[in-house]
Amino acid sequence: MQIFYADHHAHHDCAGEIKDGELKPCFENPTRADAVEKSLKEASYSWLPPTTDFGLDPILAVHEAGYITFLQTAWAHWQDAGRSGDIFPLCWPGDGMRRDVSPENIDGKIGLYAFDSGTPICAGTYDVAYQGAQCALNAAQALLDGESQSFAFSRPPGHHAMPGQYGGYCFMNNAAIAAQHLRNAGEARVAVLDVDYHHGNGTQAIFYDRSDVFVTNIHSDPINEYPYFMGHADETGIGAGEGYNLNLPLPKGTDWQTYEPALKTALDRIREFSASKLIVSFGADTYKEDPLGYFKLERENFTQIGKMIAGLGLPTATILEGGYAIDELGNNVVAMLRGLEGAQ
Ligand code: SP5
Ligand code: ZN
Repeated sequence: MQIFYADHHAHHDCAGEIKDGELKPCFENPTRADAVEKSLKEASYSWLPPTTDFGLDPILAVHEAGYITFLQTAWAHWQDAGRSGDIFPLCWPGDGMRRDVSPENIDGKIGLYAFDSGTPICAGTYDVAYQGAQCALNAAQALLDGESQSFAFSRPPGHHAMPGQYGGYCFMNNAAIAAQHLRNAGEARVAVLDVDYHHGNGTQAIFYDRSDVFVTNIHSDPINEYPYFMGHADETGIGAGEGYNLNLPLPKGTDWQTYEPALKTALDRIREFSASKLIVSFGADTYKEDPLGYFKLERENFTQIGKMIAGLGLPTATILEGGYAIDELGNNVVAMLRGLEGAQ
């Protein structure tokens, strides 16, 4: 198991997020990765920094150039406007309004490139998101170099990031960037399995019209959970991508008894697809004590998930997404890695 981690992540540390109508401390904060680091160390795992810098090209392979330029410059524009707090959007192009204009005003720019108000940006956000994407790329490259398992515990997470918009604590879609890197390296069929509590709307959107990357999600039913506007069972792909997207929404309260059959279904479809490499978006926010999630998975279920995934026998790069029960996050990650390594 080759593991990648950039301790630089602590520079993405915003003051608060809007939740339930109030500014609350950020759930997605540096203590998450610190907790994973501590538990991995205790379990005698070691890791590498993202030694190879793959540059912006693999990021621009899944994200719009104007969006990445926005991420690079947003903080400077915000400061030029005399703002001192974190960046939050105030105004979006609503239905019927124009998306084909490029506002010069910073608030207009933010509205164009954000899809929620729960994802603050601070001074270090771009650099940290960039390093996170490099961790994912190194994890993908490790598979090309012959590793059977790799893991990136980068933050911020990535699976909500759309081609041209950020949201859900995500700015660069690490899993999609990794999957596309494998495609560009000549892997004909790549599968993405997303087992975060929330639907990975960004990953779905990026590959929705393609048959070369199969995307499957097991998540809390968006009829009643973030991100609400994507992740429903009738979204099966479009055009050449028809049949290459599988959503398995599950009800709040889902425990292992309900989760396991859905995972079996997703894994069967990955087998049918004959992928040569697998990317796993792993969120530990399916854990019973997660403050944002309403599933009821136990720690040992993460080992079972890992083992079932390993049963595919595919070279697999696992990328950390959510998980906000921070005291348990490290142990839950270790449980998952043990399963991926085929522990009993
Ligand atoms: C990567 C990831 O897990 N992103 C999650 C983004 C969720 N943002 C919405 C948070 C809304 C919180 N409302 C739930 C109330 C729980 N008591
Ligand atoms: Zn999540």
